[in-house]
Amino acid sequence: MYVLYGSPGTASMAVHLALLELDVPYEWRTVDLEARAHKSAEYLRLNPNGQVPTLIVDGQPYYECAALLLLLGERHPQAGLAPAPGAPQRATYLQWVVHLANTLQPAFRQWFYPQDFAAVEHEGEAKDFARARIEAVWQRLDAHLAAHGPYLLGERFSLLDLYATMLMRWSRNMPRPATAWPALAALAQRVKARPSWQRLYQIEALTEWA
Ligand SMILES: N[C@@H](CCC(=O)N[C@@H](CS)C(=O)NCC(=O)O)C(=O)O
Repeated sequence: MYVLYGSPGTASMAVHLALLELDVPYEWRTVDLEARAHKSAEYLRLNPNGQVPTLIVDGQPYYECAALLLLLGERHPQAGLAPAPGAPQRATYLQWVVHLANTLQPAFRQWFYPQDFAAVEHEGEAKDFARARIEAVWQRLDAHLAAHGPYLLGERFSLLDLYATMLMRWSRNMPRPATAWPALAALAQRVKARPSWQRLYQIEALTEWA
């Protein structure tokens, strides 16, 4: 039994979708970010970064969305949602998971939390830089999907597509959202059509970008 600490629509979303796709028993515990529950002493004992998600695995807390996705893929190989170590698509899978975690997700942190990256008078500039970095990744992913899609691993749906779609969702209110790129929009449509997406919206009571 897993326990996922998260908050609706945040970086816990891909892990939550993965648990639903894998159809494994888990408990969802909402962390109220507005009430700053993620900075409470109790939560910091689980995740000293004071961020969501945190996943309890065999009684131990682990964090970092991308690492949790890789871990879940490995722990449930029978689901076929991640190429196994040594399988032909493994390297491509690792490459994109790490690229999203290293490049796109930090750019989103800069977009949403510019105050952590720049003095108040330069926050606008920090957001402009973040936006340019985000759009450059959309351009690259869209080109990859146009050439090798419809999923990031070609014909094969994987946990990577959940991760990419969660990040695409975050761009919905940006001047140029990810869905402005046609191959990315098509990927989002496919992922949103999955039962896991519908279920997650019910559990997390999400409405936007349904
Ligand atoms: N690198 C972390 C980042 C997680 C993250 O940025 N979580 C955000 C929500 S999307 C959060 O907890 N924000 C509250 C805060 O940083 O105070 C991961 O991938 O798990």
